[in-house]
Amino acid sequence: MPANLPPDYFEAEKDFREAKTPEAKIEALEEMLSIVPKHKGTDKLRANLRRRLSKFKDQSQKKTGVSRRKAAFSISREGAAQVAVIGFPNAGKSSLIDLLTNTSPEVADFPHTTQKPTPGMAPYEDIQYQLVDTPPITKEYMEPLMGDLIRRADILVVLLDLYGSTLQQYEDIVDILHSLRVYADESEVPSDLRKPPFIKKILVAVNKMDKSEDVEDLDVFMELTGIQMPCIGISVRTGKNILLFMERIFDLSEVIRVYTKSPGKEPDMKAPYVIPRESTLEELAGKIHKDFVQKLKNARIWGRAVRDGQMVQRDYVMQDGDVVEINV
Ligand SMILES: Nc1nc2c(ncn2[C@@H]2O[C@H](COP(=O)(O)OP(=O)(O)OP(=O)(O)O)[C@@H](O)[C@H]2O)c(=O)[nH]1
Ligand SMILES: [Mg+2]
Repeated sequence: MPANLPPDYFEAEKDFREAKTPEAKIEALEEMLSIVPKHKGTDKLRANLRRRLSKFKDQSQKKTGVSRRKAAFSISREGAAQVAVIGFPNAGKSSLIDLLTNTSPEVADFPHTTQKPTPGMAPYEDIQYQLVDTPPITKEYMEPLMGDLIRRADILVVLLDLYGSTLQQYEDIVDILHSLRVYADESEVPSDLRKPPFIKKILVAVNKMDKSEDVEDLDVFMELTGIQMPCIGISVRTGKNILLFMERIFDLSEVIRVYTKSPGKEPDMKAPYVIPRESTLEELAGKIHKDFVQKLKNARIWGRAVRDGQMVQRDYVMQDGDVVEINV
């Protein structure tokens, strides 16, 4: 080490040694470089500092790269439920999200088009579901962050390609899900799992059923698999069963919509409260305002299951479409 270095340099070097993050190391190294006088005797030192600087810059960039990627895969839930659409390359995941939502992910006739997830909102009657387009998964390769995304979603759509090897795709995806300890609701979970399973509502949708005779292939597929999960055939290209698809999502999300009104006024039919099926009046009240749970006296309901304006108590089980006037 050349002897003619100023004391500042040694202080910066101490900072460098004590620095815990690549960013702090970079800052200290930059300071050291700026202090070292430029002449022949310090050539080696400066080269060494620059080398170390670039090493820490690489590290720091990699780190932000990873966390940016992580953020792209952790999508906050919006709407009545978060629905992740998963499947093999080219199954039509992006096409489905493009058709049903306000987002337009890239669609192409070559595989592995989608690199990161894209959420979009799909309307169903007067509510919205968040559909998430995802990068393809196969047994050979799955982006590791997809595991968390799958485990976090409320509902999974396994999208299969009628023109691919549908059966193989199905079996592989089920294997992948099991390797993540993800099991379909009401399916059998092995008793020897070491950690708790992730139980999901799963809809299997076989895409590219463009022609009416494709129904026969779907029947064969369902027979061969003996599939227990809900399974439908769709065509994103022709729009076949796309409405049915959204109805199935609504069924699986197990929510109901209730509308509130004030005495003597018309109900607000535009913005329903979306609550879990089987919720009681008391649970609805708590959702509207936490004080309501205590204050709640009773309510009048206009709906399918009761007389118009019928008075109900806390334990009344709300029904989809109920209009409710809460008395506190
Ligand atoms: N015949 C037919 N083709 C379809 C249908 N839906 C999508 N495709 C086509 O299938 C190809 C792949 O569609 P994408 O939506 O990009 O598929 P993806 O599953 O997102 O593919 P990756 O991003 O690679 O995983 C495109 O050429 C689409 O036009 C359909 O219902 N019928
Ligand atoms: Mg795609």
